[in-house]
Amino acid sequence: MKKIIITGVTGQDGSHMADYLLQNTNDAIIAGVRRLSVKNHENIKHLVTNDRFKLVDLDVTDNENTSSLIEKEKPDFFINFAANSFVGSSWDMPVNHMETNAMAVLYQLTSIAKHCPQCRYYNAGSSEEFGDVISNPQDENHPLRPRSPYGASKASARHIVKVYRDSFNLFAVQGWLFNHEGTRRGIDFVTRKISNGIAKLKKALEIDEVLKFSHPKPKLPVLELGNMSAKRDWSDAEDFVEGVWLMLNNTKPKNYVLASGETHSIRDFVKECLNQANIKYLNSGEGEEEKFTTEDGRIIVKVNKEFYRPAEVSTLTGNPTLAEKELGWKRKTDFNGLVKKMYKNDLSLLDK
Ligand code: G4F
Repeated sequence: MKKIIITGVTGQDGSHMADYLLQNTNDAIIAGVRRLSVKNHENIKHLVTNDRFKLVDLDVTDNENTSSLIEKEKPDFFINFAANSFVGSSWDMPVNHMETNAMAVLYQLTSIAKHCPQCRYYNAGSSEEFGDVISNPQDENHPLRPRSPYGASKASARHIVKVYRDSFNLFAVQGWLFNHEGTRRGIDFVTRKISNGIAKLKKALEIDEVLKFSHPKPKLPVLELGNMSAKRDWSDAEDFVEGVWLMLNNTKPKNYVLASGETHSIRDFVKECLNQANIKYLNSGEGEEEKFTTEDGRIIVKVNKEFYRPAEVSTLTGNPTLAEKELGWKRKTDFNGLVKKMYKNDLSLLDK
């Protein structure tokens, strides 16, 4: 039985990775979690009784804590999903982003090089590293041009991974993961914010139908968004954890892009979600004036400048050809399937 340390296991990617490995290997998972007075174990509550799943205290920004865990366990694999992953917050807490997303990687790799150099290491890289893109789609050769402290922290980590791979002959990789979403996505990320907002709207419209003869018409919940013209390449997070495992079991340490190869605007996501909810709408205005209304003119989606970023990555489209060819990786869920899955999940949570 091999030992796999996963950090960030309470988050979307870490919890899906643990599910995937428990289902597809016979290995033991050592799950590093940050000690909090109020636990956030919702995504792993179904795993805590599994004999092959062990929780350990780990703060990735603490070098001493990281190093003693690696020295004690001498893992066969180390999968680092712990991160401050919210790009929008990185202008408010840039040092935290550097410490959590870059310095932590340095702590992990120095310790692996010292205590278990045979350990295969994965760090979660991001399409935000490409940032201000100069060509479309982006593949493994696109330069790093980050636009946020978050993107800069992930680009720094990428250099650290390369330096340790080259210097100490480590099997250390960092894939470029384009946006990946799902039912465990945090509520502040735009896709979940939309699926949750439209599910709430659907419920409100059901009540509205009962009260259809009331005057004035009841107000509806309004979803407030930032830049609706930004474009992202969205996939299902569950498809990506398989790609990460394939990278870790490759014949050589090599970084790959995982993406769908398609790009959609935030507006497209809103429209598809409204379609899934069978809500008829009108979309009008531009920039800060853009809005979605019901057919009888009530606002359901509008722009709030508060959600604009100081610098925006306006478009991202990944080219997953190399991963498909060399790793045999292929995504299973398409854009409409992803929107449907997220909307249905949020609707059922409201029903509960
Ligand atoms: O959902 P987002 O916050 O994700 P973002 O910034 O693309 O980052 C995600 O994907 C990266 C991979 O490319 C990861 F590395 C990262 O950790 C994270 O998982 O925002 C997506 C887009 C942005 O352009 C943002 O400006 O949506 C735009 N947006 C418009 N209105 C909004 C909103 N974003 C958020 N969070 N909230 C809004 O109201």
